[in-house]
Amino acid sequence: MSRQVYINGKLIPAEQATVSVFDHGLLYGDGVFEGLRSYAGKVFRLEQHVRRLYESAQAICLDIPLSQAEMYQAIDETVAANGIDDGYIRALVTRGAGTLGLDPNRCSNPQVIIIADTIALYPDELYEKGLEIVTASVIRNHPAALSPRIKSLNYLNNILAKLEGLQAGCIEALMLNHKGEVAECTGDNIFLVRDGALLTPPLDAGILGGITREAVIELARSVDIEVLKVALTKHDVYVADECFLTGTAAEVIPVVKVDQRTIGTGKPGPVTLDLKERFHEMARA
Ligand code: PXG
Repeated sequence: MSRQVYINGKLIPAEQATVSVFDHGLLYGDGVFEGLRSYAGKVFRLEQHVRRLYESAQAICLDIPLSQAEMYQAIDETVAANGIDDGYIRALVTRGAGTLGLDPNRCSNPQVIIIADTIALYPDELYEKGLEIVTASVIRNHPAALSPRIKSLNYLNNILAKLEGLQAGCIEALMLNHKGEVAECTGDNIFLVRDGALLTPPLDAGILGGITREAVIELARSVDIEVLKVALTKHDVYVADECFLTGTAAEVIPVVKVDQRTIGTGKPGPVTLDLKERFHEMARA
């Protein structure tokens, strides 16, 4: 069966799913997106992802020509049409085709696209041994330039940081904010464990409000682990007992080395492993 892609209300074969070269999503990165996952055919936290998509759109004055309920249905239908059980879903809305000029008011027909695919997971070994990451020199977007809470089609900021990570042999890189505080990684949020409590940067550190981050905070609090959303420095990371990342693709993944410093024992710690397991169960419940 050929892959079916949703575009503007229709499911069509992937090879026929195209957008205009005049679409401002392509010309300017003018649009928003979400990355979601399905487990056994059910989309994890669909309502939260759709809400974030509409909030991203609202922040850039982009009207999505579907209600949120219609968007749930479109995403579910696309997953079902492709026979995807455990999969990765990309939902995006572009500004639509316009003229060769920035003016979004000259664009018409925002394109609503949904792609459902199988997921390429990180190798198991990384979950068992933990990741090594480095701090990128590229900082996260200044919130007054482009709010990191908007999941926009312009990911160059994170891509440049990811390149720095890859050049250092790391698949993720830590990004600081304009104040020099820890923000997040290029596609994951960060958590530390210190004296039994969980620490993570607050939204006003200039981060994406991760849906996995929220789920992990709920899980931790449900087992009486204290969670503090506080400004963190690189020093806090270096001296943490444990460190892990959260994201739709990664779920919960331990970090054991940051900028050549061994974190804690150098092995994934007990709090990380427990939350990783609890998240795994929650997602597949
Ligand atoms: N920070 C940033 C900058 C992200 O892009 C997260 C944190 C984690 O958020 P969620 O809601 O996923 O827990 C993200 C999410 C990909 C991919 O294809 C990237 C993300 C999500 C899904 C897929 O690289 N980033």
